[in-house]
Amino acid sequence: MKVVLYELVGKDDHRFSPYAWRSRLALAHKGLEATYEPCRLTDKDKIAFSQQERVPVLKDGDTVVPDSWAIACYLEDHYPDRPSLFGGPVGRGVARVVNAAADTQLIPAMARLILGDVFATIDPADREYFRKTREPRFGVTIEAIAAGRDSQRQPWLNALGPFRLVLKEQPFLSGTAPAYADYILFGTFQWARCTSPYPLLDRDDPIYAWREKMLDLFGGMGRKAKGYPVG
Ligand SMILES: N[C@@H](CCC(=O)N[C@@H](CS)C(=O)NCC(=O)O)C(=O)O
Repeated sequence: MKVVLYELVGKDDHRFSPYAWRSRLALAHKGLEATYEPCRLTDKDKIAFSQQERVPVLKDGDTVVPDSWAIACYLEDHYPDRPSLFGGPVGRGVARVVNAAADTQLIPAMARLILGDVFATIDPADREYFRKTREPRFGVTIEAIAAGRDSQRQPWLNALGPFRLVLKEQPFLSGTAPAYADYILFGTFQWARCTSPYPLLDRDDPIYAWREKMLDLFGGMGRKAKGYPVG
């Protein structure tokens, strides 16, 4: 039986959740076929079976796993004979640092560049909910964030500093081949690619070249996603 991933959907079938992208790449890395079940932010009834209110949620037979990090750990532990996402317990521990950095530093910094475009991409039925839940997080309106985004590009580039230093020296965050740490960072970029034409990276940035390689993985699944050519 195929695995099912419940994931966020916007208007015109844009699948843009950075967390769901982590899980999509993790499934592909494990060579698992999946079906993708679209959920709007306000479709809470669709994921009520998971006893929480966020996507992604993985359903594998009778097993239900919410949260992208828990999903990666489940796939690693439940499918040990398939290619490893972490390369062992030490790698799992270090990937968790990347996960925390993406959640607490990169996603908030990127939001200050693309939130207006995300708002335009979400399903119209979710707009009121999105405004009501997101504006208090930033303490300003979505329109004010959009109007000030150019001033936030340098802080975003600075937040990428540790990743840039590593990618100057080695092809992937995980070393010579991509693994879950790369999928975490790449998922963040897919959030932008699927919602926003805003140029996030300069062409000579080592992260730009890395992102190109990531876009080509697994038959170009990232590149084929509905969105905007990368800037
Ligand atoms: N820590 C979770 C975060 C998941 C998350 O925040 N998902 C967003 C969509 S990108 C969500 O479902 N939000 C629900 C809401 O805002 O009501 C993970 O890594 O999966």
